[in-house]
Amino acid sequence: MKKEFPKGFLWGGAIAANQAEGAYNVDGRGLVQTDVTTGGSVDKPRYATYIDKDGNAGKLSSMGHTAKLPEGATFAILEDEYYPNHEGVDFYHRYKEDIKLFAEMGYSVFRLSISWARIFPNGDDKEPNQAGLDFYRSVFEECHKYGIEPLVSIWHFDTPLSLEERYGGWTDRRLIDFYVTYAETIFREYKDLVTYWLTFNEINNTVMFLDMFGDKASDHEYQEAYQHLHHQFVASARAIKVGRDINPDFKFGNMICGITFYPGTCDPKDILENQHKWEQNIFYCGDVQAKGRYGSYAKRLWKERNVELNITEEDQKDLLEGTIDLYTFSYYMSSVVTTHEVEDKVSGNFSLGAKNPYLTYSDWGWAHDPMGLQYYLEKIYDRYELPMMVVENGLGAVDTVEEDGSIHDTYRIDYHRAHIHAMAEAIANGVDLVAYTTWGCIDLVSAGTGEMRKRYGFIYVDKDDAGNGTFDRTPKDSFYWYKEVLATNGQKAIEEVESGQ
Ligand code: P53
Repeated sequence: MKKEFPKGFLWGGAIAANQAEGAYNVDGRGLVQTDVTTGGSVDKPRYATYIDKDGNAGKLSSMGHTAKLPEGATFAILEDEYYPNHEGVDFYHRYKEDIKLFAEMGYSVFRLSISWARIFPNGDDKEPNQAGLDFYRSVFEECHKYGIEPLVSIWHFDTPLSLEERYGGWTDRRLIDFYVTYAETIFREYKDLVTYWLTFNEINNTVMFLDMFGDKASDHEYQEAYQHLHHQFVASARAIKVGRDINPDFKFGNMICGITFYPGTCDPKDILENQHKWEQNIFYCGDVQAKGRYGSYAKRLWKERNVELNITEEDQKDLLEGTIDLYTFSYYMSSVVTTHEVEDKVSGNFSLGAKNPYLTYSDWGWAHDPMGLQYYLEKIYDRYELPMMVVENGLGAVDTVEEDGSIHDTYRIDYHRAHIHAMAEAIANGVDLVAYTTWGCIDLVSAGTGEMRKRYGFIYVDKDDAGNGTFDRTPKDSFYWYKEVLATNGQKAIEEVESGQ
């Protein structure tokens, strides 16, 4: 069967506010947790910094968005630490130049996130911050100038820090209302500029990371993680309901960190364990957001961890009424699940478990597995039959700038070519895939490690891990390659794979 992308398929790239914008204390913006989080590396965690109740500086290991403070402490920016997100890649001041480059590549869609703390600096302010509203209006108008459709994440790991400190974050039910007010504000403000909205980025990370790093995670931590998730599900559903009243043409997506799990052996124990992984880490969130209710296995998951969830009748009604229109997800890698002792383990950031002997791994330990993307698409489409979007996919790699300034990132081209081909296979097999936005159309600060050298972009940004550089933008080889792929609606990538490249 001929492989092709449907007419009108949306092609583009994706960024997130806290990793790209910088300007962390400009024009009335409030702080978020990445502003108090240091840089790390593949084997060194990032740290959230604080001042404790006696005035001493301290830091705690952070996975970007889950750090919990000791009693009486407050997050703080320390003088002798470096915080890579403070200046990001300065998208805040350079968005016109960047969007022009995206247009040159031929984008029809650009995924970005709105920073809640630019709109409501403390998260629950009475009035929105006009400068924040103006900024995104201008960004969206700039997109439309080139016929680029904005795809907007309402939350990308960036709850205002003030809400974390005063309420303890998402374990507190009151955050639902604050989020819905924020969402309603931006829906009203941008109702004629934005059609596609994603409610929470990689919502499933909260429980998946506990599981990945969680040999020692206590029942209490699971209790908090599931309650946190429940509040986000309800916030997402209520926001969707409010949004549909404001503009019935809005299209809403969830956003799942899509990892394809494989059983390590054909031992039935591994097969079952693997199924349970899918349930806990992937289906748990997708089911609530797509079907409007918890899956049948949820009771088992709660019971295993002695979780008593606080769910009201109104919550249940809202979950049913506020389901998504689109299933959207990120895809970087697959992972192997086994009940057996294994010698060859994967080490890297966010990638644990047994090593898959059939795959190669990136410098950060992420498995290169395009067929895993096809598998994920086919499995999930069959489950929900909703249109799907791959809203993140990319390779974090070290780039070398040649003397003449060019960057020959053939490894990145190879990565995307193979994944685009895998999407075409899934489409040929019946999946209704409607969009592809690569991660980091432009280099930006890594969420996991805070590094710049873990680069994802088709556009190079001259900034290093210590913050030095001109911040100048330079198209890489991948830029010109992707431009041709877009001009042929994906055919170039399909043909290159089929002719053996
Ligand atoms: P970085 C973990 C596993 C897979 C995707 O990640 C993840 C994470 C969390 O870091 O996050 C998504 O920058 C996320 C982006 C992030 C991107 O993947 O750690 O939505 O914010 O930058 C890549 O290499």
